Amino acid sequence: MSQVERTLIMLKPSCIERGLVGEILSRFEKKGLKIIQMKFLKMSRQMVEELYSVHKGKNFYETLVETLEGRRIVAIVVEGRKAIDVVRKLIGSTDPALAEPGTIRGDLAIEIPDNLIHASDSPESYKREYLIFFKEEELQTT
Ligand code: FUP
Repeated sequence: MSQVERTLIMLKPSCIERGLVGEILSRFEKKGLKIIQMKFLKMSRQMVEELYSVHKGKNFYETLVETLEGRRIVAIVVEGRKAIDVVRKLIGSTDPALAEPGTIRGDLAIEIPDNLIHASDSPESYKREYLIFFKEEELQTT
């Protein structure tokens, strides 16, 4: 098995409120991705700002922060071949109204910025993002 990598997935509060956590997890598992770690936690303002630092100052930034700050999310690390691209494909386009049917956003969401889910878009993003939610030792599997 080559090019095995990990990626960070965050299920936004609406996934928990709408009861979609199992449905979404099952799509990743059925694809063949392995769940390495997973936890529920409440996001502080600082965590939200760190996760979405590249969007600070944009017109949608405050609305985006409001959908997450002080609310419970599920943080997940999965592993598999080309996991970063595979997960982004399974999730679909950023705007759920434009996301293809068959993708998570395309099938289960319509709003933005509350588009159900976040996932790292590069190995560099993964390295920065997983540390917002997990300690290094929590991701050891041996
Ligand atoms: P994605 O990686 O698909 O989550 O997309 P982005 O990093 O571009 O967007 C981050 C968050 O900002 C998403 F939750 C959606 C929100 N967003 C908007 O609300 N409006 C925009 O025009 C772009 C992004």
